[in-house]
Amino acid sequence: MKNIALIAVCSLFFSQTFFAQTVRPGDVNNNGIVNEFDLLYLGLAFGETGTARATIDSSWTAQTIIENWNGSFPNGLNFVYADCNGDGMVSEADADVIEKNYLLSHNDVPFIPDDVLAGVAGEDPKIVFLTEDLVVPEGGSIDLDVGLGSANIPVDSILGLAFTIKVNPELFQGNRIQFKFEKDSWLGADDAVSITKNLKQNPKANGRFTVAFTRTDKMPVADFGLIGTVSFVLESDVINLLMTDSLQVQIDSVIITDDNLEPLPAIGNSINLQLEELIDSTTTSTYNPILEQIKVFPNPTSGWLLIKTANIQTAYFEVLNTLGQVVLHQKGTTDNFQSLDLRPFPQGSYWLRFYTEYGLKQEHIQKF
Ligand SMILES: [Ca+2]
Ligand SMILES: [Ca+2]
Repeated sequence: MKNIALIAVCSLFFSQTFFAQTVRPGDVNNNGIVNEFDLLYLGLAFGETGTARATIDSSWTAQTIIENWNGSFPNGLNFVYADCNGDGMVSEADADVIEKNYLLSHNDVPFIPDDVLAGVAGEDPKIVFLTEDLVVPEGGSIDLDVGLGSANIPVDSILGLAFTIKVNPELFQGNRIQFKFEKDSWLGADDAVSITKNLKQNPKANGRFTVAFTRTDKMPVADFGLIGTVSFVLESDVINLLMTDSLQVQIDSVIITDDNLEPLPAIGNSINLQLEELIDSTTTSTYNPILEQIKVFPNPTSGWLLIKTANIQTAYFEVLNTLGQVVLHQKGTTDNFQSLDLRPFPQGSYWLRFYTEYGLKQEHIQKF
């Protein structure tokens, strides 16, 4: 009787120690870390259903699996690991958990690094920058069109895609950097058949972020060309502050997977942009000291600006925002005093430019 009780206690202990399965929400491939590979896995399990966990919970703890589901990934891992939030189905909400728990790691299982295959130039599909205008103004916004593959080396089969974008973090404003997949492209980056994510962990500190895409219809495609656009806003005055007039945008760690989750080799790329200095009255060669006679007040202003032209003929005035966009264009008159109305524009910094008979004058304006 004693022995039977001991066996019962032992088997309970062993079943809890060795047979209780747990999942970390977001670690779909159960390798110890949440990253872009987990979204590629999720695409293959999308739409699958099975027994839900006891509670819907995506917090970063080991969550107990009630029972395995019917299907599994090509490597044998059960589809239940793709149910990040535990509601009994694999949906877009589970992709949101990957985004939420991005780069969290655990030791519930021995860590297995994810595979990235290095491509061979001239043989494997490559990231291509399709943008031709490579001169960008300080403080301006940048949109770089990005493609994958070429007519000579297209992509043979793709269900999932991920890559990492790197830009010197001192050059872009705040965390305003993103990759937008082109809707209705050959990849099918459309909400109906795919999930796309910008996976970020403070790009301003790291100068990098990762982009991931997966089709959810389990139908791989083959082609080449435009896939999307990387966009960010440049800091102003970077040329003086950083003593640089070029900006490199790099894309690497390119991962393509097919419908068997086989990684296919691919190649990254980089592009160098030429930074253009915004014309500044203190440095421009057209500057003439007589332009100092032009006065603007009040500055800062709540809306109205009065300009004393000192009888210097001004063809027109322009007001530019920090993106370098002209928000107001007004013809000059022969009057000694002229006014500009900034009331329709948001609070912030602006540049006021005077195109005069003596050249260009530029003045920094603050609106509150
Ligand atoms: Ca993982
Ligand atoms: Ca779910």
